[in-house]
Amino acid sequence: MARAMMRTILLGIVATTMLFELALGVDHTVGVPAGGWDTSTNLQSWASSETFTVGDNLVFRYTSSHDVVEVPKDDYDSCSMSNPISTNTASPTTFELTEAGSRYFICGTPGHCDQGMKVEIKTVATTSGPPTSTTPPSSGSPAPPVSTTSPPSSDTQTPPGKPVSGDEPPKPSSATIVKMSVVSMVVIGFLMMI
Ligand SMILES: [Cu+2]
Repeated sequence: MARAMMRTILLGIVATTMLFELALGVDHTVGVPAGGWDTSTNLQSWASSETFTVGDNLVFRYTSSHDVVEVPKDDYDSCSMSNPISTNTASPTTFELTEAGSRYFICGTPGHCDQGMKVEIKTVATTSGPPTSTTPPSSGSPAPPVSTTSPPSSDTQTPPGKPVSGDEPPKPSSATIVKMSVVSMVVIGFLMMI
């Protein structure tokens, strides 16, 4: 009896985390897990194996010999960079997929696009209502650490342990939620065995 109840509770947890995943969107890291944003990965077959939904993020991770240029379809077809929509050189570069339709990305390093380093991303609309994501597109580079070299002035010192007001609590990232899902699955699998 207790085991059945535990299973029900755990299934509820898994269902809830899956709903959160839908609401927050999924990060798709280009080429992963078999490859990456490079000349040796079959990026077309990677893209066709993924489902991109409005609200998801497209993440490019690459070395300094590559970059990411978003281009119109004509330039994508001809590996031209005459009308770039954006040029990005700081890995990781994240694009938020805000609307349904196709977007086109190529590598700007000479020769790489012709070697197949290009990908078309076809985003489909969500099936469960309007997109909920309102986060602005990431700049692609992490914020530099805040400098702490200046000594605190004695007349504005706050007592230790006092909470800083105005700071929002950190939101769980979708990666965290994916991890939570995986953990839930493992727990369920374990319960099935005992
Ligand atoms: Cu490249």
